[in-house]
Amino acid sequence: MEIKIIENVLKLNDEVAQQNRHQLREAGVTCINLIGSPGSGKTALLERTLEMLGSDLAVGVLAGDMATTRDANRLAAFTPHVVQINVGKSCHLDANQVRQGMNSLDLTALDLLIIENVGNLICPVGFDLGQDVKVGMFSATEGDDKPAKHPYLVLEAGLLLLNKIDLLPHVPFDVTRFREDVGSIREGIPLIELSAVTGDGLDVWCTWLRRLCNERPSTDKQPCCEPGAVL
Ligand SMILES: Nc1nc2c(ncn2[C@@H]2O[C@H](COP(=O)(O)OP(=O)(O)O)[C@@H](O)[C@H]2O)c(=O)[nH]1
Ligand SMILES: [Mg+2]
Ligand SMILES: [Zn+2]
Repeated sequence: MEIKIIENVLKLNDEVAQQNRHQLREAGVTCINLIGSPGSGKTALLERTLEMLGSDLAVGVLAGDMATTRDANRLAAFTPHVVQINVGKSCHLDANQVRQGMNSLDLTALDLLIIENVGNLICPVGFDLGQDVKVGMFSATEGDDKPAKHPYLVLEAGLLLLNKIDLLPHVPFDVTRFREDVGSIREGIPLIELSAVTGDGLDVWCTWLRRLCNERPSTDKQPCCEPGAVL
């Protein structure tokens, strides 16, 4: 009985997510769901990304967090298209919250919508929001075992990021082991190693974003971003 209730919740979420996807594609907006731990550097990466993309792409951000508008305030310095979604005690964004956030944005003005999910490597993976691609972010300060411990994110993501590579000389993090674990869970998944502080790797990330927007599928049936297809 309990299993049935959980199934229904996810089914309802998936229906709304599909509506979001359809609406975004109708408006010509590519959408990314950025998933990573608290403090992995999601907002820092978005600040640098918005700065680097400049007028190349019109980017909107939905920033999910438990409380405060701090991330949205940081990002508002770079784009007028920012909405903060406070989820209270919930530990992930759901499709309905994203729908409400989308209603506060002028989608016709956007090329790309990036959803900064609530900092968490677990349940955000299971909630479709209507994105074209899930991007999984790990960072050098979290330990190299995180992909192995969170294989579902690796399995579902179209791209993985390893942030804070500027700190690699200072922390015990075995990059070879990290790459091997990623490859053994999902051979061929693209991985970009970068630093939101020094800017290393950001050109590769921005090129990936531009290409994703150019290759955006035109209907909600077409798959987007197969493993290894974009780098
Ligand atoms: N050294 C270093 N620090 C970073 C990097 N990216 C983010 N940070 C720092 O990590 C902390 C958390 O970053 P934030 O963007 O708020 O993480 P979020 O919770 O994932 O959005 C902040 O103090 C950032 O300045 C990076 O590439 N290198
Ligand atoms: Mg943040
Ligand atoms: Zn959750």
